[in-house]
Formats: sequence, C-alpha cells, structure tokens
Amino acid sequence: MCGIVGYIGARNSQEVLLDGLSKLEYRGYDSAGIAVFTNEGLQIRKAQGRLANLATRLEDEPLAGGVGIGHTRWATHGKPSDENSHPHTDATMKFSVVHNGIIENYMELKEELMAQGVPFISETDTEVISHLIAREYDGDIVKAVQRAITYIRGAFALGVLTEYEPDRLVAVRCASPLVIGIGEGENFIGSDIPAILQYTRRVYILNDNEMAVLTKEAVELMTIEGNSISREMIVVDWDAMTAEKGGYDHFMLKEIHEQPKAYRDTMRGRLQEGLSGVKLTELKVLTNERLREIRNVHIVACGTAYHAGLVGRTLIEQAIRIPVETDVASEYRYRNPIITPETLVIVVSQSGETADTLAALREAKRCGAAVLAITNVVGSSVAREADDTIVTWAGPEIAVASTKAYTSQLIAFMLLSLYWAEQTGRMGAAELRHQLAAMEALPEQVESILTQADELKRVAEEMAAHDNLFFIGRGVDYAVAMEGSLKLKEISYIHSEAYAAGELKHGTLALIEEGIPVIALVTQSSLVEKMISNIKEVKARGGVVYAVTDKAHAELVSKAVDGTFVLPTTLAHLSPALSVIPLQLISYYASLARGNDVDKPRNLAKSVTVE
Ligand code: HGA
Repeated sequence: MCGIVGYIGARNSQEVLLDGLSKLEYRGYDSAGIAVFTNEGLQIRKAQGRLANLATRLEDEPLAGGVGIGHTRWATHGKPSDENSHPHTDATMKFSVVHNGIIENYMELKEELMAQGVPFISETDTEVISHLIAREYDGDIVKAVQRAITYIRGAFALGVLTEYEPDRLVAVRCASPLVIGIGEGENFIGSDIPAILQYTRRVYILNDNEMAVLTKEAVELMTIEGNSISREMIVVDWDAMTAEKGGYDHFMLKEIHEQPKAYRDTMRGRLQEGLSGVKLTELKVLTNERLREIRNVHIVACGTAYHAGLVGRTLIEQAIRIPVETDVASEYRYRNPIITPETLVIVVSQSGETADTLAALREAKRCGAAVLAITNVVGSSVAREADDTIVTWAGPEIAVASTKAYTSQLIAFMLLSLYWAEQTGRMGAAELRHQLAAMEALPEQVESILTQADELKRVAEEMAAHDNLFFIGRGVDYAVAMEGSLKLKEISYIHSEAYAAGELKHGTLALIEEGIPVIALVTQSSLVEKMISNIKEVKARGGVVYAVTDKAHAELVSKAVDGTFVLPTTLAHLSPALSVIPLQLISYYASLARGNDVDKPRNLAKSVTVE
C-alpha cells in the first residue's frame, strides 16, 4: 500500500514527515525515507526496515528545512532495500518523487529511458517517474509532471519536489488515495487523513486524475490536464484512533471493505488488453516449457491460506486436468510426500514467513520440484526461496483474522490457472475472454455484497447466542465453508465445524438438534439439488438453516431454508471470491456481539514463525 506524506511551511519538515509516516506505518514498513530542501539543496535520507531505523539515521544526520516529502514502503516492485526505498530521484538529483501504487508499463518506459542514456539505480517501477519528470522539465514543474504522467499507466499517488522550484510541492492522484491538509501558512499531503490529523483537520480529498500544487500560503487544485477545479473543504471530526482505521471500528472491517481494491490491484497489469489473456511476467523459472513438463501439483499452506489452496486445487484441476493435492504445511513433510522434478509445489503464505510453509518449500526444493510462492510480501522468506513468486497486492493486513489476503490469494490462483491453460493451449481465446470478463466483474460484485452488511449483522447477532454452529457445502462451497468456519472460530470463539454436505449423515448429523444453526453454501448449479436434500436432512432434525446462495438459485433454495443471503451470479469456480464475503461479515459481527477483541483474538498471532 505504501504511505506518502508531504509538508510545506515554516516548521522543521523532518519532524512533520516522521510524525506523518508513523501514522502511515501500518501501510508498509519495508523501508522509509524523506527528501527535504536544505541549505545544501535537496537532500535525501533512507533506511531499510521500520521507521525507527530512519529516525535513528536522522538523529545522526538531521535534515533542516521547511519543505519535504516522505514515504513508508510496502514493496511491490523490487525487494526491500536502501536503493529501492523512496524518495527516488533523477540522474541529476534535482527532482524527487514519492509514489504509492504500481506503474504497469514501467518496463517499457525503463527500456526507452535507458536507450536514451538514463541510468537507473533501483529495481522499482517508481524510478521511471522521476526520470520522466526530469526529461519533461522546461522551467515549470507542474507542466513537467502533467506531461510525464501521460506516459504512465497504472495506479499512482505522487508527491514531487524539484530543487529548481523550492517553494512548490506537487501532488497527483490517479487510482491511489491522497488528501491535502490545509494549515495557516503551511500545507500538507498524506495518503490518508491520520497522517496529517495532528496538524490540521481541514482537508481536501483529491479524486482520481486530479492534482494539487501546494505553496506555504495556498493550494491550487486542478485536473491532471491542468483545468482548475474547486472543491469543498472537509473538516474532520474523527479522533486519531478512528482515523487510523479509515473511519471503521476495526482493522478487520476496514480490510473486509478493502477487498474490491485488493482484487483490482492483484489483477492490475496482469490482464492483457481486450481480455485476450493473462500476463504473469514474474514467472521466470516456470517457463511454458517447464509448465508443460509438470505432471502434478502440491499446494501447501496453513490456516486460511490452506483454504485458499483448496479452491486453488479446483481451479487448476479444472483448467489443466492434472492431479492437484492440497496439504496442510505442518503435515506435508512428515507424510513423506511423493515429490518429483515433475511436481509443481505451490506454497501460499500471506506473510511469506510462515515457518511450516517455509519448511515445506525447502523440502520440495530438496526433492527437485519447481516451487512457486503466492505471498503478500515482496522479499519475504518464501518469496526469496521459491523459484518464482506471484505477489498478491492486497496491501498490509493488520487484523489477525485474514480477509483480503485470502481473497487475493483466490485471485492469484484464478490468474495462474488461466495463464497456465492459455500457455499450454488448453483454453481458446473465446473461453478465456469469458472467464476474464467474469473475473473483472468480481470487485463490483463484492461492493454490492458489502452494501448488505446490516442484514448479515442481524444474522450474526442471532448466531452469537449459540455455542455450536455448522457450515455445509459441496465442491468449492465446501472449501469456502471451511474458511467461514475458521473465521468464526478465530474471532467469535463459537465452536463451529465445516462439513462436506454429503458427509453429514456419516456421523455429524448426530449433533444436529432443535435450534442448531447451520450455514449452507449453495452456489454450484450441478450440486444444488444434492445440497437441498442435505439441507432437508438437517431441517428434519430441527436445524435452523441460513443459506448463502446466488441469484440463479435463490428461488429454489429459499423454499428449503429459514433465511437466505443472495449473492450476485458469477461462474461456478469463481464463486468463492463472493461467497466468503458474507461469512467474513457474519464472523465479524458475531465477534462484536460477544464483546471480543476482533483484531487481536486470544491465543493467536498474525504471522506464525514457529513450527
Ligand atoms: N511500486 C512501488 C510503490 C509500492 C506501493 O505503493 N505499495 O503499495 C514500489 O514497489 O516501491
């Protein structure tokens, strides 16, 4: 996600920037850096790791000056390192840029600039922006920025300074958030309101494709084409804690609501124009040739990531028609799995540091398998040790109960399976376009589900009164049922079990008695009749069934159950990306109803780095 901050005024900007970055550190802490106009010109300090490292560096080598920009990084392009830290500069060091987002066409721009003799020092996508601005500069920084951004595609919020015009700070927003803070004789920019809240409560929220030019005394707002705009100033009345959570009561709720963005970001730059295919340029070892050699796949992960792997199994088996097994990482090594050089082992870990997953990865490599990582953290241990990595661009996840990281893992599996099918000639252009169009529609469909949170709150409050609860489903619905059950257990502490609906009668049905709540997932056309039979079995024993189904099946299903939540319709194998959302919200509200600490459930930790 990265956080950016900027200041122009009479204070010592170093302090304002450090303070702002401390509020933004939740957005990433791979590295941090600031650029400040000093008596010796534009000076930069950077430090890898947490903000405290930068603060220590600045104690030894402070920067004095009233104009500056700062950045806290969550790497997307290029590992966490000093060179890849922001602010980035051009070759003359006269221009400085902080960036939040992804430049999709940076490779071609980099090649073009290098052919023009421009030297690059980092692996980031961001660096092209500073070189482009320098190239376009002819005495007016605003015009140079406007011209430079016509060359770039992707998502970006920028803060830009140039030594040639030390009394101006330029800010741009194109699909990454940015706010402008208005002070007395001073002005601010920030990725979000908490970054500047200590100094001002008066803000302008920039919309996409808008920019701002800040001086000490004034802020000018305009479109990126340079047309002047007027905007109502907002006076923020949040307290600082609420502001950090973006106005939500908990990080988990904020992260649930960030899922449409996480889906879009994870797909960003990976769908070919006209939906003609999938681009996974990050796959270097897994060439088409290597993919053709693969005879079987092992997906290995823990907890929620394991549940994403269960969906991944279906996606790959359907698209490629080779056997896929999904294993819990802590079991994998000890069952002496049959791993050959023709096996692809896919390890999935939000943090990329999960000890059991890392151990499984090493075992797979020892046996000569190709190893692909799916992780949310660039430069993490699994990303470094795997042959190739697909990074999910969900942004840092703070709540212990994973939501947006899980669903972004689903998106990564969808992209991988379609890419693989396309590269090995298993899927024709028309089918591919059909599937990609359905994927592209998912973020908006999630948005429509999120508007119905009140209904789920009501259901959750009823369920919170019970001590036992069951989830049932078939096919990918069963995999989602397992995730729904885990989420509920993690944060509400209600005992729940997920069952393959056809398996209930082989034992668990004995636990169904009058009033026991059962959540049934029913989204698969080919299984809907079987599911209704299983629901009837539960109802006959007194169970109270709440169904999560989709528009196509709602009429039929609603007749068999006590309550129904209706999802928008998507392709059968994409449905987990929608059906899990109401389950996340039910868990959240059940936890709230029970008075639990939603973001920090008892006995658990965010990243499990022990076996
Ligand atoms: N792509 C840039 C900025 C990262 C970012 O915004 N993350 O959310 C980088 O990798 O440095």
